[in-house]
Amino acid sequence: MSVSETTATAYPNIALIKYWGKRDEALHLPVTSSLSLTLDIFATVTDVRVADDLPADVVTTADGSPSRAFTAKVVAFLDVIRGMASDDRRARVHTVNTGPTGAGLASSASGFAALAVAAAGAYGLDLDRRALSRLARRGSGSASRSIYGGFVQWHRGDGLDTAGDVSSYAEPVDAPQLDPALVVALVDAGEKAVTSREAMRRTVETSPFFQPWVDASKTDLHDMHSALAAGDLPAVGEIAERNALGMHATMLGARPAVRYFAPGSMRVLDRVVELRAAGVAAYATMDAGPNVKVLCDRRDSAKVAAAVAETDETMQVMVATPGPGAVVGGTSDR
Ligand code: 2P0
Repeated sequence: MSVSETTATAYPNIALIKYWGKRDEALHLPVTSSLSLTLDIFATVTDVRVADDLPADVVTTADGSPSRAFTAKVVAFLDVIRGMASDDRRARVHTVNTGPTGAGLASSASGFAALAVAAAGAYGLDLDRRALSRLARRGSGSASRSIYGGFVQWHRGDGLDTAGDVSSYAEPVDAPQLDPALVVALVDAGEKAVTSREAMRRTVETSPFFQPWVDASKTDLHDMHSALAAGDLPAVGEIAERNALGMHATMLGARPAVRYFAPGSMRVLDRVVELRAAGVAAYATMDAGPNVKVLCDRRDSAKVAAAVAETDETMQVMVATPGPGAVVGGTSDR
């Protein structure tokens, strides 16, 4: 019997310039380029074991069997890899996520980045980082960025089909003068009511505010590169905050509206404004969920964490700093 097995570890990333909207649903080609920071918390460890005696793919998680929707996404992703490897064998996938799943904390980014690296290894594909980034994108758009550590840009690429696929990948961005932290304020760890995939689609199809945000996002990305190169954290934060709030505005304009803000989100956003008024450079960003992430200098992270922990709705506060790219290795304790 032929068996091959690879384990991989990847970390989530939080976008400072958001990915919101696809120009191709099947290949996950985005409307805009995006830019993120990979974190050093909430790793996903995934083990892929390929064997020729398996009648079907088997997907398990630390807490047992995942949802059908999750399994279907993993199987569809394995089909992409099997096509690339010309290998029909089925696989056993075991994945352990150390952060909350489906709560807007980028579990699909770390999940598909880890799966891409582990499955490529197990199916014997020798892929460079750029090819791994393209591959991870096929699982979940934001996963293309978690292949790399630190600040990362995912290029929207040009065109559709093969041209779009080949040109849409992530790569690292240097910001040597910055020493940032992201303070994660958990105000609700439950799974979101509307998946980001559905929310994105609805926004693109129905929101009159989508195109203006796309246009603004190009300027934001340009300005963000200047701010990163200059090591200007307040500028990085201001651009990130306006880009994120603009993304949420596009969703509020969708029909029916998509609203991820919860009362606790508003309270944390208020604390961030108060922190700035008190002279602390702190800037908020939010994803497809109610939790708020606050960008600041690492030296200010304890002060920021204490401030956001003070609101009644904040359940937990975690401080993340820049984390590494996806790698082979790790223990999933199958
Ligand atoms: C981002 N988000 O840039 C944006 C901001 C959420 C808000 O990428 O459909 O799970 O699998 O490509 O990557 C979440 O969307 O979506 C996301 P799919 P994904 O991080």
